[in-house]
Amino acid sequence: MANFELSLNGSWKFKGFVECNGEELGAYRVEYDDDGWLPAKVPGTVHLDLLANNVIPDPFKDLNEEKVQWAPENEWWYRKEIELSPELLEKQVVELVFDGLDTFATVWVNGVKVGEANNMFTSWRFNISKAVKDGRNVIAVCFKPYKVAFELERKYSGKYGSLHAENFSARPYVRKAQYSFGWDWGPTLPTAGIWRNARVIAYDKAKLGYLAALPLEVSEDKAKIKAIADVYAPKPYVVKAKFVMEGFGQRNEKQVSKRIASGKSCLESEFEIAKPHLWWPRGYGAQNLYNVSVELYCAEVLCDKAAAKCGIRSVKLLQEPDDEGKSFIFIVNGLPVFCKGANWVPADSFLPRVTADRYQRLLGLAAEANFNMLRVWGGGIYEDNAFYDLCDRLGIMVWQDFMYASSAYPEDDWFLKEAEREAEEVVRRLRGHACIVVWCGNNEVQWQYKTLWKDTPRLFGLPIFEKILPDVIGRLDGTRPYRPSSPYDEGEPNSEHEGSRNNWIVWSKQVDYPAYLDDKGRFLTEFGWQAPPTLELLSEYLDSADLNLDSPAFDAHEKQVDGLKILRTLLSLHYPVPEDLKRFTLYAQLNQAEALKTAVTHWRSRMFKTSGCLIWQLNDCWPAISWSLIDYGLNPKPAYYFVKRAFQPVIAPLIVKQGKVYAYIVNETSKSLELDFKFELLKFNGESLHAENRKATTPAYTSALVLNEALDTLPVVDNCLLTISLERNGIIVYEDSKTVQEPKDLKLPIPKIKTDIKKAGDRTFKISLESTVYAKAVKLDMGGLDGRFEDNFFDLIPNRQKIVKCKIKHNASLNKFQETFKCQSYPYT
Ligand code: BMA
Repeated sequence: MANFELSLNGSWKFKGFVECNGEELGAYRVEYDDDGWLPAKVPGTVHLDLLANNVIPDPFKDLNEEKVQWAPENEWWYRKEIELSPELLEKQVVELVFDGLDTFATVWVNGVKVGEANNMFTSWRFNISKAVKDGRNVIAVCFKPYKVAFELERKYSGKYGSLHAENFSARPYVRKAQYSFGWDWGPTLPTAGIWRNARVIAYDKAKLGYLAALPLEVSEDKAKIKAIADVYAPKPYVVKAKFVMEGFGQRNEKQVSKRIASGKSCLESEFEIAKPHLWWPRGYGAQNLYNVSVELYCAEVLCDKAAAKCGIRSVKLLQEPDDEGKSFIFIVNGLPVFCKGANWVPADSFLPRVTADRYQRLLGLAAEANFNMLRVWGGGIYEDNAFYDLCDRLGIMVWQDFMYASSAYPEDDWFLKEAEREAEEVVRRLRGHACIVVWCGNNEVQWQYKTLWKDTPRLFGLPIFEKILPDVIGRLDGTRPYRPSSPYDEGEPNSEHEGSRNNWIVWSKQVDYPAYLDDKGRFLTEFGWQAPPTLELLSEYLDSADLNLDSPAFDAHEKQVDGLKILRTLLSLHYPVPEDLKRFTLYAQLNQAEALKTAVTHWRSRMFKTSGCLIWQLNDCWPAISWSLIDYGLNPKPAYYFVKRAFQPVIAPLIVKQGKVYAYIVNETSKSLELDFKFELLKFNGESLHAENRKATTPAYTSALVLNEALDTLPVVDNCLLTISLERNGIIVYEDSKTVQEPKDLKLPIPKIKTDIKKAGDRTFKISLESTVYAKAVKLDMGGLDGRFEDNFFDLIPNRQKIVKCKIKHNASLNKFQETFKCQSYPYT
């Protein structure tokens, strides 16, 4: 293949111009003296380069965020010298390709301006054929973060008034990750730079772009697949493409010839696959993926090739009238699926730090916790391909927002055109991923307009969500549903009866979590509860003197207005509020865990009246006190384990509401289950006050009420425990326990937890734990070892053994493990 590619990743030089006058000073010219410029790294951002050069302190530490607010006020220049060979220059087309420029950028090659960029979310290709020369070439890129944003705001604010981006009013004018301007869980650190890969490419006749295979029709007997490859050419030309789709013992090949136009065109081919191996969401079947490839021939010479995966599945959103309003059920391959998961926010404020390994660890944790859906939230970014590849492999469905969040947006021609161009590229890049099951216009725009923006004549930006995005999706995809927003329904944007719903009454309106039990939402796209991260993480980022609730540095890591106040107030309803941060953190984390468990088990028990619950939020972009389940250091909070247990396919959680105790068996498996069901009331020393044993048959994918008793008909005493267990053929498949009183009112015995640890394989230990008295929220700790417990923060029911596996990263002897292992139960004194 005679195509050339030269990576521009790696070393560059950079400099900030306080006066924003780099162009006047000639910083784009070849002969400009950049000797004093500092070394930079691509992909990267200004802040990371400043940090690497010790110009700024770590913005995540202490009160440093404030100290780096000057950075986006500058103009930032990046320069790199490259050598280009004569062979490359003989090619018809030489292009400079950036997978991402953040955001307002001007690009020069050898002093010639070759292009401009104004959108962080798309790639940029600039033809540099005329600008390049044999030997040394100089590339210069200038970024103007705030300057252009404020100019746009000044220009248009007369027309639009406020666009209601309360945190940063110029934000809606910039097609840039909206969270970087500050959010209620993230710092204000607007970045700038060449944030994704960069390269020079050269070719003669034609070059391939994105390749995707879309399942047009799917049944058990056969599937019709359309493979589409984008192709670029400098002038009209007849090309031949050989498409191959293979997998599971079948190989299909198709050839197409086409006269392509100059610029971008696409090549298509259809396949019929007999008896397809379908792709299923996690927990519903296998994640079968076919291989698709294309070879591009120009005059019988192979000139480019590409490969992709294809998961064959159909997806529909069922919205049919029923006795509670209208259903909202994702139907995958004809089967209703209950969507369990959380909202995904960008995994760092400085995006180039988000490696494939970080994706792997976060998504691995989500998969292990029985998640089958993540919502890529609209204030972040369209994630890297590696993210969606992993979701395809893990069976994690993706609710994909377009990147508009919590404000109105301009409607000028240039903005709408940009919205369309962005959507086209995003859909072409991502449409081949089976994991994406819905496109969604934005985050909360219509809802906030209706409920909060009282002084607005109409909702600016609506054409994007009602016309541009559905048109692009109709044209380029058509294999999955589109929602204009989330939460949303035609009638009312945040209804309990139809559409998707966010419950922010609990927590943000300071309402306590039992209120979740009254929420009959049809599909919960957001609800959440905050907790601090681990103390270890906070100690890495805060001076030891600031490790207390009253320090301004601690407060600076909580971004919700009144967040700490809400944290304390809602904690005090259930737990003591200790002054020491160690116990405060643990209690607040348990409170979050119980809140989320209550929410999730309630909505799962309504399967499929409610058909999805996505927790706000899975992860963090910095070390924060936030709603996340997993902190910035990738440590799962106790809530992670509570949710993992609550998301198991078969559960029968105890629900206490208005003086009654309920339980539903939720059977989210393909088989009808015969289960032995045991409900007991115990004293903390194990003495049984009441016991019921029953058998229950629960059909596949149903939820059935199996317990409904008034507490005052049970022999409840102070300090007692409700327990439930489900057994199948003598094996416990689920158990749950709940005290009748609040944790703060309990008189707990001090348990002596008997532990027995065995080596269970390579870097794996098996720990069995037992206590003669009730032990609440037992916290397992492996000291300095690096690894993970499969379960943690669980209750020990008197005289009932619990076995937990632990996998460590580096080998350690049984002795070593036994020495470092510790366990302790609430109140952790
Ligand atoms: C919703 C989200 C986010 C926000 C979260 C917590 O509004 O869409 O914008 O961070 O709730 O307040």
